[in-house]
Amino acid sequence: MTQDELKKAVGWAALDYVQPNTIVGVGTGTTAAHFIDALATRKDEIIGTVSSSEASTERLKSYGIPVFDLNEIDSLSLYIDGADEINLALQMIKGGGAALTREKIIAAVAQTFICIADQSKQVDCLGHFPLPVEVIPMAQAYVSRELVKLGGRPEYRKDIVTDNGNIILDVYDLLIDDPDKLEVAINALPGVVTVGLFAKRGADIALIGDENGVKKII
Ligand code: ABF
Repeated sequence: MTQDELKKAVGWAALDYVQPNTIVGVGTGTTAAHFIDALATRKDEIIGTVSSSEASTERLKSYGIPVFDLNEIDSLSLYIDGADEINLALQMIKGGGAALTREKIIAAVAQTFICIADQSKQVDCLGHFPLPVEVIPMAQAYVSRELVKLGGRPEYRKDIVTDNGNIILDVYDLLIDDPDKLEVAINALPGVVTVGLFAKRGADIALIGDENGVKKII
């Protein structure tokens, strides 16, 4: 199966977790896009969604699926989203799609976060994928210097402005042997909006697509 076929399989498998008469949290990326396509087949059963990006909002609205502002709801039972990397503890690197801030906010609100990913995203140790960090533009140089002190090699992501008007630094060469510790350290840097390390709040369930089908990891 191609990578996109694996992404489609997990995107549709996540539909089994959607409860009627609920609002569903929806992530960003090509795997999440498959989930949106699947969710559209059940749109009359749900109240609507909250979305982690303008891109996902556009796709949801193209199906006529209501999209609510997160401030309109006081709880969220389910969030479905992809990842760039996920380890066996269900900690993730996210942000390849530049939506990490809204993704992390919705993940914090959700009772259950289900990560949907093809097998290529599963790693033993996070960090092969460059770690995205959303930064206030004026802090780019300062945060870059501090990321070097932490052992990384930050690169400015050209031609990208996030939905929140910020920039992204992609940090290469980090050895992430303590994801929680690194998440706290980078979060503490003035000017950092969000680090794409979902360690303290990882996924609750992962649906991983491989040639044998979709495996559920808890
Ligand atoms: C999103 O899913 C991003 O955090 C991450 O970059 C992306 C993975 O992309 P894809 O599903 O397209 O492989 O949540």
